[in-house]
Amino acid sequence: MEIWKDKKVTVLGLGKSGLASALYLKNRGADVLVSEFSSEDKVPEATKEALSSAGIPTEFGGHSDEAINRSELFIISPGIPPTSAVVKRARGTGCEVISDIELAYRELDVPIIAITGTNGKSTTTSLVSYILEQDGFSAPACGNIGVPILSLADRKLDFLVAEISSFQLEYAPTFAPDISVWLNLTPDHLDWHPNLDHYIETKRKMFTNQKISQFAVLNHDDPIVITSTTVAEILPFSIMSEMNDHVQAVYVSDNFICCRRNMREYVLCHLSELGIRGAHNVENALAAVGATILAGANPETIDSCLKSFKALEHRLEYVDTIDGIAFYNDSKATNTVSAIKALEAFPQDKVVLIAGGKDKGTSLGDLIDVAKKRCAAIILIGEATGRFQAEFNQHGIENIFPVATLEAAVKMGLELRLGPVVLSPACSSFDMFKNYEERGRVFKDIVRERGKEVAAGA
Ligand code: UMA
Ligand code: ADP
Repeated sequence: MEIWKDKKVTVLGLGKSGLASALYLKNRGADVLVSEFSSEDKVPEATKEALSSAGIPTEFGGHSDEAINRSELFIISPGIPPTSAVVKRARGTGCEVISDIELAYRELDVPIIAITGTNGKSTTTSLVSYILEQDGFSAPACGNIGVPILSLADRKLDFLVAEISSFQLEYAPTFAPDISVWLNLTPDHLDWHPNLDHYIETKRKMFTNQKISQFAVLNHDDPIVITSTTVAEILPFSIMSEMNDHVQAVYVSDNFICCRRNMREYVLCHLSELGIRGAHNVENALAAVGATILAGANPETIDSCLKSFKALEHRLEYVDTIDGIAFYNDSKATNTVSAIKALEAFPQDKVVLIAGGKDKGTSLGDLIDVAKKRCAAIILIGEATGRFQAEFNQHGIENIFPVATLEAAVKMGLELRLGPVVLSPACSSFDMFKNYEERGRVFKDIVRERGKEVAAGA
């Protein structure tokens, strides 16, 4: 543990991770100042109360010179991009600027299982935590999934199962988890990272930092993931190949999930019994098998958990069937790749896709190719409507229905009667909602309300 007594630390940003970091450091004797860009009225009362009862001074409405110049170390919130003025000022002092996961890695004496990738992080993180906890370990899910890693610092744990974003990794120069999982890499977050290479290199760093005694669970089917450099022991997984030339691997054989390791072969759950839907979730399950086998979980527990684990809220979550039309909430699909996976998870039906929101500016090419085959119609909402409609039309997709609200989108889906209606926006939500959770809950409320009206004959 570092000696914190009277060390001057400035915490930049007062979201969940900033609060947890400030409390952690203050409890260990550091001289903490929290500096938040937003005005005081934008910050929840509970957060302000927690800081004031811990005696932590806080400035609101900007980052003062005093906050920057006093500091010997900066703990930065992952939402603040490296291009922002405050990061340049903090880095300009020559002091370290690190995220909460870097701090947790340096401080906590608990093995970390870290899960990253463009898509599937939360599902895989939850599944890994679920398997380990069912097997008797204390292994909570934390990190980008919404539980700041340092909020668990005072608990006695066997593992920290941490969802890790590229935002956190940007400020994690030495972070080297005991078991690292990399699911996939496709263009995303180009509104935060300066370019795609920067996004890729940021993810790669977690693996290049790893040590020889550690493990990396890597998606063998993803060319960017599998070419990453690491000295850790690699356990690859593949949905496409049984990888017979690898002494150890997680793979699918005869529709069973299998794992080969330490001269043994485990035949686990049949794909038809997997509790989560779609080929993308098979990949997530393979990765979770790899991580939990390495963590020492019992294969029988892994097998039963693969069957009993259910989709998380907002991930291809079934909502209701109204008048024969099923509605699914996939609000967490905030990029084109995840929306494609949602369409591919309905091999029997053409779906009515509700897409749009805040445009992330990535290419629509692959989504258009899949939508041509899998969509009976596309309903568009939000700021992205213009570009999406123009590009879809340009490539011969005609059945497009722009609407102003999510209510109108649900109504339209019901009127069209062309297939299951799937909200899988391929965009973030911030143009119309606080976050993807609010978008998903509003969607579910509208669908359920409409269901009641239809049942009542309205
Ligand atoms: N701020 C400043 N100065 C600036 C810019 C912002 O002070 O120049 C302030 C903002 O006003 C805000 C705070 O900094 O109050 C930003 O906090 P934050 O957005 O980092 O929020 P936290 O509540 O700390 O949440 C973070 C993660 N947020 C982001 O990465 C954007 C959460 O992931 C994570 O769950 C949480 O830590 C706990 O670990 C969210 C997310 O959207 C869910 N992640 C991205 C994603 O999944 O796509 C990566
Ligand atoms: P993340 O935390 O990385 O955003 P989630 O597990 O929350 O990932 O899933 C978000 C969405 O991404 C899902 O609704 C699904 O459409 C898609 N998705 C999930 N897993 C994968 C995967 N392995 N590959 C591609 N897309 C996926």
